[in-house]
Amino acid sequence: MSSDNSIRSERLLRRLRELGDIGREADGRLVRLAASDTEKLGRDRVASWIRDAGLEVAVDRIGNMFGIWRPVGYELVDDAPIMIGSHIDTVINAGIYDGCYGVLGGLEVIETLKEEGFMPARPIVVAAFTNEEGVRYAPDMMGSLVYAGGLDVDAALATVGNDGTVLGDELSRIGYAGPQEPGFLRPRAYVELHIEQGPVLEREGIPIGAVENLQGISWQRITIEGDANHAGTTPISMRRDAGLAAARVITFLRDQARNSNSPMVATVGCIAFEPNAINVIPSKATFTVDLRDPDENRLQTEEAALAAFLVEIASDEQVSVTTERLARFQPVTFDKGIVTLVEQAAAARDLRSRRITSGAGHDAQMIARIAPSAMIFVPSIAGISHNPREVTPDADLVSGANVLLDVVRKLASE
Ligand code: HGY
Ligand code: MN
Ligand code: MN
Ligand code: MN
Repeated sequence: MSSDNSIRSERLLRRLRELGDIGREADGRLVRLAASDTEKLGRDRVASWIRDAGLEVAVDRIGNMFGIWRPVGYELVDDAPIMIGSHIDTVINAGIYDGCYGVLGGLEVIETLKEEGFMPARPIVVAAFTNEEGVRYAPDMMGSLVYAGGLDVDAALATVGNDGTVLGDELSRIGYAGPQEPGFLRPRAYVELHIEQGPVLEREGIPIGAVENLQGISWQRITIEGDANHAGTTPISMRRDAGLAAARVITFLRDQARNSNSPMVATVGCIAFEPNAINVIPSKATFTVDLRDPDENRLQTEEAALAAFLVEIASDEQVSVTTERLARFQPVTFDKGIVTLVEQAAAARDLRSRRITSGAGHDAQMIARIAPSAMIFVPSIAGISHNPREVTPDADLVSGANVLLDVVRKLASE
């Protein structure tokens, strides 16, 4: 029973570790990709915890899963709920906190409020959005993007993954292609609890981040085609080397980011050569580019600079270059009122906080399209994330969930 107006930390921490063990491969890597068999196991476990908490489980057509606390007499549609949540799909070889902390922290907050006898003025809902990571199916934040009306649900369900599967088929196969239309709950406010995944809070010794904005994201897949030829007999001057051209693009991006006076970042996370043989000059290089900047105009300038460089490379290396846009999200500014609530809740618990920009994309950036939204960050040790060494001290995890508890209690009281 939680009587001291705080969450039940042992329950939250136990569930985080339990969920963190679902989706481990034989070599120990955590891989729970969207709509996969391992994600199904994770969904099933979270759904069982939601049911055990006495909440109603709802699933929409894109597989977004919700735990609904609807006190007697409340109609969901009219009494726009307070929504909290995040995602439980992971990247490859992931940590256990990214996304899961927000879903389980949100569930913990609802359970604590129920146990303390709190009577909300409106329903409270915890959400686990589908395919936040975008590793198997692009774009990322797909479930919340569809929920917010930014992507047609049938188009999203028809997405073909990098493994050749179709998202809609996979959601049906794992039993999470739900009946509800995405957006069936119109939240009055959305608050997402998440690890920072960056170095700022830990470096400054601050336990709570009141996230005020989130940077823009540009994802592209670039295909460069040259000519296969013999690695030993072909003079450098006669090559149409797709691999070399790709390498020049990668160093171009690094130099752009390093020499820029903006906080822009650029990442080439996936690359494949064809025919991929040690003694054959690559005829084809396919790779992804992830560009981010908190400022929309700068992000457009950085995208234009890359496009211009690709034209230059095509002529210089005598190769052909094609690009395919995979995702494009503008920077988002969160609701100042909720950001202030986060700061006040932290202060009331004698927790230092600071305003912070999110470098990572989050479901909150999509839900902000349909409801006042904000995020609460807790520190990531050494700023490491999307890596099994991702870790946040238990005390910080508990502090963040307690701040969410206080913010939700306030938002749900009116
Ligand atoms: O890409 C991102 O920033 C998020 O982790 N999906
Ligand atoms: Mn995340
Ligand atoms: Mn992530
Ligand atoms: Mn995210």
